[in-house]
Amino acid sequence: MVLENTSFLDACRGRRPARTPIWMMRQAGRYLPEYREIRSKVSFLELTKTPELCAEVTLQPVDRLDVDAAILFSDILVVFDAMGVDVEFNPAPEIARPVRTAADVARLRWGDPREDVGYVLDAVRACKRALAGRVPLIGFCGAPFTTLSYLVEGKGSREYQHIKGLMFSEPALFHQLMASMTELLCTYLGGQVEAGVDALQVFDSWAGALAPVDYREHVLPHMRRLVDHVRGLGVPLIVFVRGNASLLRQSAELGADVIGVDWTIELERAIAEVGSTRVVQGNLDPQILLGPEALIERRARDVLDAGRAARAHIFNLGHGISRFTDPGKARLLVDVVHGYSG
Ligand code: 1CP
Repeated sequence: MVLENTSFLDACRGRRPARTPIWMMRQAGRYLPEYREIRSKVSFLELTKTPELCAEVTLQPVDRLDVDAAILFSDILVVFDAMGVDVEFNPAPEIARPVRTAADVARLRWGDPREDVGYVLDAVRACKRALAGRVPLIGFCGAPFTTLSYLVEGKGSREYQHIKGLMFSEPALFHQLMASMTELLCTYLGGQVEAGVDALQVFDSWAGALAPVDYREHVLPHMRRLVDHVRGLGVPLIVFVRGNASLLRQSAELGADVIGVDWTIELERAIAEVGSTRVVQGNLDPQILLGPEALIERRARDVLDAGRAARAHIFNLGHGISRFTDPGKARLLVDVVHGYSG
């Protein structure tokens, strides 16, 4: 199907569209009353397993905010269904039996996400039908380190003692698990592309907890394998590492099409780090949307001005939109970005 709005994909490919494209991480979710309305009737997991509802929720921010891309409504942790690991969302994710011992590792199943998480691929097809070519659809997964961390920690963590303990004390086992996870995620992303997504984003939300030397030694080789695999799939890839701007240069080395930038670094400095021939995505602090309109406009323009130094720039928040955001302010941000002419 021919897309009506290609500004996001053009920017991914390094061309500067007439106006800077914008979408927001976690744009489909709890800050929207129409999302909460659906969630009052179905649980989060039921929602992710009902393709028609996923499509409805995926389109909510497209309709309300006029963003230039849709992101599939799902979660990075549903892929555990391919591994025989149960996860509950209350609403933060929690795994009843985290993987800590050799016996836990032996129990893991390395299934085929195209079959075991087939409902996500059905959701992709439902989203593509519902979008009818209005804007591109972004598919996603968690990066191997972030996904493995959830498996080992069992839930969000402050200190990452279990995953780092494994990494430092049993590096061979850590690498074996990372390699298996990477293959599973490669298959999963391939399935999403076959089902119709137009671009992919890999979320490494937890890699920011690592020292640069450990990212290089323990994570980068696996990310390289993932990025090389996606390069063969024919859709652009965004790699987003959160919480440690000193990892930007390494994440740029991977050669993904777009480098996600969180809000902890000035965008001009981030561009200087990765080089002005690269495409960047980011990086307004999501909590700015809790502030007054004049501040939102001013800070958005600062980010837009900084983005001009890059080969191309996709406007985004530096992390997911807060559930406390007024949707009217999110819409204001989109209008400011679209109306900007520098
Ligand atoms: O009650 C509810 O409705 C559940 C809240 C919720 C939502 C709306 C969760 C549980 N996940 C989601 C959707 C989601 N998660 C999307 C949908 C598409 C969109 O962006 O609009 C995406 C891309 C994710 C990705 C995701 N899930 C990440 C990576 C991005 C990030 O925020 O860093 C992570 C870390 C998760 C885990 C997760 N799932 C849900 C929550 C509340 C969390 C975060 C918990 C934690 O930080 O430990």
